[in-house]
Formats: sequence, structure tokens, C-alpha cells
Amino acid sequence: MAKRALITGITGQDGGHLAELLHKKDYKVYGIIRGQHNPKRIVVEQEQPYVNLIEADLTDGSSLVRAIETAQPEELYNLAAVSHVGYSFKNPQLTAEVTGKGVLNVLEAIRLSGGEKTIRFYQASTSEMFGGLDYNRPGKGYDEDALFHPRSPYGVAKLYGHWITKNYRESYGIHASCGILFNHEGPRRGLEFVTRKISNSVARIHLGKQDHIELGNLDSKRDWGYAGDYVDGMWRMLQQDEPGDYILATGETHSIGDFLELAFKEVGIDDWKPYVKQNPAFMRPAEVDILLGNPAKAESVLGWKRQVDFPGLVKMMVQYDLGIETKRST
Ligand code: NAP
Ligand code: F7E
Repeated sequence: MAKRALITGITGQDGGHLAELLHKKDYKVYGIIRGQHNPKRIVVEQEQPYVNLIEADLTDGSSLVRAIETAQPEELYNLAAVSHVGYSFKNPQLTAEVTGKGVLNVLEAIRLSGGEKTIRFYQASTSEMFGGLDYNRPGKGYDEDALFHPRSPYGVAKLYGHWITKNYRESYGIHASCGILFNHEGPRRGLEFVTRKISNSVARIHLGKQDHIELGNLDSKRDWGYAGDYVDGMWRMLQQDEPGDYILATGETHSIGDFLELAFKEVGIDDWKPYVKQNPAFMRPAEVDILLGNPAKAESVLGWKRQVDFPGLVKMMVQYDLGIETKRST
């Protein structure tokens, strides 16, 4: 019998990669889609026709109970969230409802449908919970025991999701694991995130469709990996006999300038500075200056290892955007 998995956030970057991975592993894949008219429905239906879509919303607990009753999953991956840090400052209450309380709604739906002992649960926790301030492990990066100090409404909401997941594990014995994932990117990344904004703009500049990029803070550094590698780590967490919390990261940190440099070099431009303008509109009220993760536990316990390195990631994204922008007329 094929295993059954339910994914919230199926229309997002990680949802797409995870659905693909589980389908290759012969799972029957269900995905939650929200909204009356979600334009992304047609994209999933065309590109991933094996996904069984169920209408539900993280803020509507009864819809989640019905989704679980329909999918009857052995594994439930909670990837849905208001996930853009800048947007979370502008919509903090929505962020708390979806990214924070939404996790409780999913866990309660598991209990209400009697799935405490039968459903394994994955929560998409994040390096944004650390906040970059207690960066006190030079050369090693944050591990699972590092202190949390979120710096955005998104990070604060995620910290609630993280702790309520641990609480339901301890209180009700749910096989619930949290993946504390550092930034992961790729061609499926939304255009509102800095890496994809850069790769797409570089392609458009190369093709003469755009003459510069407007960015906010250029000084921050991130531990950037490839999303396709990270969904494999999520799956591995749910295959363990015991639930737990794991960092997935590359163990390297790079600046936005490093990303710009490699992206522009990919189209033959050695000096990116004339093409980049700073726009305060993209600055945040509080910033996470530097993130670096230590994936040692995931590597030793899960046997997980990232496959794509930083130059490979930048190249993959720019080449993808060159392909789609060449086909697009505007
Ligand atoms: P993403 O591309 O922004 O996708 C977010 C998903 O959440 C979308 O499918 C979105 O649906 C869905 N969603 C938003 N509000 C919802 C609601 N009220 N009810 C149901 N679904 C809702 O995010 P991602 O990059 O794939 O990340 C996946 C998860 O990992 C997120 O929880 C994110 O916070 C977390 N995370 C991401 C990273 C990273 O670097 N990518 C790192 C650490 C943690 P619509 O398409 O309908 O908007
Ligand atoms: O910003 C700076 C920005 O929005 C990265 C989410 O997936 O990863 C992601 O959050 C950095 C920040 O990602 C622009 O200020 C400069 O310092 O690509 P980002 P993020 O904030 O790190 C974590 C781990 C998550 O969990 C989140 O869900 O780039 N930056 N100029 C800019 N950022 C954006 N978006 N746009 C700019 O124009």
C-alpha cells in the first residue's frame, strides 16, 4: 500500500519540491490549497498532476480536520506560513494567526481526528528564530542548543509554532519533529525573496529588459542552500523512530554582495555595482545581520548532506531565469 502524505503550503517553493520527492517515493500526495480563486491551483494541476488538492486554510481549524479525514495521512508536513520577513512587519497580526496559531490549528486537527498515534508531523521551523544576535559560536554556527532571539513578527510567530510542536510531542506523544532550516533557495523561490529577485533581474538586465536592481540592506549574510536538498532532510526526520529537532544548513555564510558577484559573472558582467541601487523601501525595522548554521546533528543522525554548493545554486537560478525570460515577451 502506498504511504499517504498531506502537505500544507503545496503551492510554495518547498511544497513543490517535497511533493516531487514524495511522488518519486511512490507516496500518494495530498496538498492543501487556500482561497476561492487561487491562481496557483492551475500551476499545481498542470505541473504536478499527481497532487490531490484539498481546499483548506490554516486559520480554519474545521477545514484542517476535514483535510486530514480526506487524506488519511501517515505523514503531515506543515509548510504553510506567511513566510516573507519584510511582509510580516507590515501584517504582524495575520502573521501571528497563520505562521503561529496556524500550527496549533494543525496539531489540534490531528488530535480531533484521532491521529496522535498514526500521523507523523513535520513543522517548518526557521533560522529566523535565532535572530543573528547571539552569534557566539564563531566558525561553528548555530546548533540545536543555541539561544533564540527572533527579530521580526515572522520569527516570533515561528517560535510559537516551534514550541507548541514540542509541547504536543511531550504532552500527547505525537511523533512531531521541527526542522530548523536556514535559507534555502532555487528556481521555485518567490520573486519577493532576495536571491530570486537578483537572479531574475540579472537575467532581465542581460536581455535588455531592465537596467538596474533596487535592493535594501546589502550587508546581511545568509547560510544559503538549495531547497531540493532540504526537503530530503524533512522526509528523513519523519523516518526516524523517535521525533526530534534538527538544523539543516550548509555551514557557510555569504553576503548579498557575494550572491550579486556570482550572479552577474554568470552573464559576463564583472562589476555589479553600477547595476544596483539601494532603496530604503526594502529595509526592515530590525534586521538579522548574519546567519550560519551547524548541520552536524542532521548529518550524523539523519545521514543528510547538502548536494548543491553556493556557486552551483547561483548558477542554477540565473540559468533558469535566463531560460524563462528569453521565452517571455516583456
Ligand atoms: P512559500 O514559498 O512562501 O510558501 C508558503 C505557502 O504557505 C504557500 O503555499 C501559501 O499558499 C501557504 N499559505 C500562506 N498562508 C496560508 C493559509 N492561511 N492557509 C494555508 N496556506 C497558506 O514558503 P517556502 O519557502 O516554501 O517555505 C516553506 C515553509 O518553510 C514556510 O513555513 C517557511 O516559513 C519555512 N521556512 C522557509 C525557509 C526558506 O528559506 N525557504 C527557511 C526556513 C523555514 P498561497 O500560495 O496560497 O499563498
Ligand atoms: O532576505 C536582504 C534582507 O527576504 C534576505 C524566508 O524564507 O529565510 C527567508 O527570510 C536578506 C535580508 O530572506 C532585499 O533585508 C536586501 O537581510 O530573501 P530574504 P530572509 O529574510 O532571510 C528564512 C530562513 C525564512 O524562514 C523566511 O521564511 O536580504 N535584502 N534587499 C532584501 N530582501 C528582500 N526580500 N528584498 C530585497 O530587495
